[in-house]
Amino acid sequence: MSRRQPSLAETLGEIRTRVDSRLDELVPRESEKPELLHQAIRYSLTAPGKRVRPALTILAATVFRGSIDLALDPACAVELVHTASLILDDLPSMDDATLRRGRKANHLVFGEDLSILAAFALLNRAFSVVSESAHLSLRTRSDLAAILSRAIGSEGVVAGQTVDLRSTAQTIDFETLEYIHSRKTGALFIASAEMGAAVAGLSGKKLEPIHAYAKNLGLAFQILDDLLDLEGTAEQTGKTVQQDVKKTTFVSFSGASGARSLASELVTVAVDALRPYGRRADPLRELARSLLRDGVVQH
Ligand code: GRG
Repeated sequence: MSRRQPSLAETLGEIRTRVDSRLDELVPRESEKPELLHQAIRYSLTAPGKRVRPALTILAATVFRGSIDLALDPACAVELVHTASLILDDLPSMDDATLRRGRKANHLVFGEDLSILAAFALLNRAFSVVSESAHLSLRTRSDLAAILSRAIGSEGVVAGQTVDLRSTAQTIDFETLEYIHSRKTGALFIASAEMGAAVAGLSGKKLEPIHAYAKNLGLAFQILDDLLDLEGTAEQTGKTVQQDVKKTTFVSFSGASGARSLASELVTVAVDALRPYGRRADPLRELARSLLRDGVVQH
């Protein structure tokens, strides 16, 4: 008798449980010295994030016949980086936000000094997790570290954040808006997906379709995030809303319904980009459609 294929929701539930429990193992206990630093790290890392990026890594690995076991540590590395970026993003010198993942922003609890140090520690841990993934070949580990470090560096996430901060309260054109978000949000989506595919042995040209998928999905995700910032409540989103009123966003550019249409078009482009992989990439297609359908609210 053939076994029923698990639904996407069931798969995402399993991924989330595995990621949460592995993250718990990967960072020092709160009782380890310096206690306050480890409390600050765990405070943000164990808060209820959606774990979209690690899900992308694991789904990308499994559709190419990699296993969850192989992809788990790289997926956690992506989440460690993402959490570091959220802590930094909320600082008074950046977005000055007060609520994140349903909790007071890290710096409001631990102080800016410890928040910055916690973010640095999370970033470093991400790279040690990748380099210590004993079940992956040395070649794969080095490919993963290269993908991740390039994505977050001065031409990736940090570039997007820089241009975003310096564009606040200024008029920017659509090209600049796309520049910001394809890096600030898109670059880590691309790295998450490519790392999963790399775990399963894909490299070079074979990564191009998944790169295009993740790039378009990342932009769609950002647009949905912009819509939620405007239309959602702090309770729904778990974070400070109306943060973007001084910024040009996809919503201020195209209006709410134009932004929604753009997100939908981008998801279509993302899904179509996977054509060369055939039906086996269906879970990635489903993930894209589910993000569009259910939005990016906390679950
Ligand atoms: C340390 C990588 C690094 C960067 C420093 C601060 C900074 C430069 C960049 C900020 C990048 C950033 C926070 C972009 C926003 C991306 C975004 C849409 C975040 C919300 O993601 P969700 O909805 O959040 O997946 P959860 O909490 O569910 O994980």
